[in-house]
Amino acid sequence: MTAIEQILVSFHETRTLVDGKLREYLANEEPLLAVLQESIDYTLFSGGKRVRPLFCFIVGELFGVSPDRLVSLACALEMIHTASLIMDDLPHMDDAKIRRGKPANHMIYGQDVAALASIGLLTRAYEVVLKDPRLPEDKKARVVAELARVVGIDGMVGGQFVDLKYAGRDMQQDVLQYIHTNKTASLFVASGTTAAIIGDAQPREVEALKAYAEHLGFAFQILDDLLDALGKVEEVGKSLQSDKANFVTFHGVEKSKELVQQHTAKAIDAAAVFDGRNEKLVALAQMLLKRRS
Ligand code: GRG
Repeated sequence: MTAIEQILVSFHETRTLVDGKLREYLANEEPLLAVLQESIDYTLFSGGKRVRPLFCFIVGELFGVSPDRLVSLACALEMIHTASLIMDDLPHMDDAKIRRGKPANHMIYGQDVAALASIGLLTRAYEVVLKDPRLPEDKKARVVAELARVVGIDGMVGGQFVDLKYAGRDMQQDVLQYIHTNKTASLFVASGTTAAIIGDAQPREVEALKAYAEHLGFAFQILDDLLDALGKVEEVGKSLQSDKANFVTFHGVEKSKELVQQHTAKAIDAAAVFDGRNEKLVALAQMLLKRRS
């Protein structure tokens, strides 16, 4: 099997393991909460690629930690990601009406329920990590602190704020950089560094994973902007935002395509620290270059 074929199998296995566990973690018997539960399930199980859980498992494998032992962490990452998508689509944020080819959460359940679904997912993420008996007690605080940091003001919240308030056509490159370092790349970074904490990685290995994830996150976001600019709604599966300042409006299509290649190459370079066992990191970066949604 080629490395890319292996990654496809890993995507499939990740989805099976993570989706089963997500259902367990989010199960709720309270009839009064049925609509909230429906709203959460609606976005959590509507075809997300599960890239962050897969990256977390690949990093775990580098340090001999099996997916079974990391599954609560992988689910937490996906809950955070899903929470951010639901919130991002709200009218007072990106005001997106379509997500993954279907009406956005608030279009079905209303803004009030969508906001609560988002916060519910976010808080459950921390809860499942802290309560997991398979994760080492002495590492949970560091892992949860890292998750909280990347979600918060110095991470996704800050990135979203700057995006909402300063992403204009006349913005400087460092503002664009700030937005995507914090809004997108930070959760990729945390997906790697938290798994590395559990795996007792050496500081230089953590640094390499940070660099890999940051470049992967950038390539991922620039490709997202290219798909927005060039794709059709039906293919991309979400509201297209060609009116908004992003990598493509800033750099143009050709330069953006070059940047995707450059960041992917830099991610692969960073993975060289794991010489001899970096095959999956390399294949993941190459695989994500090919995505169309
Ligand atoms: C964490 C609740 C919370 C809020 C933080 C709203 C917000 C503040 C941040 C927005 C972050 C955001 C939505 C960034 C975009 C990242 C991105 C490229 C998402 C697409 O990821 P994919 O392609 O999605 O992995 P799928 O659909 O596959 O799950």
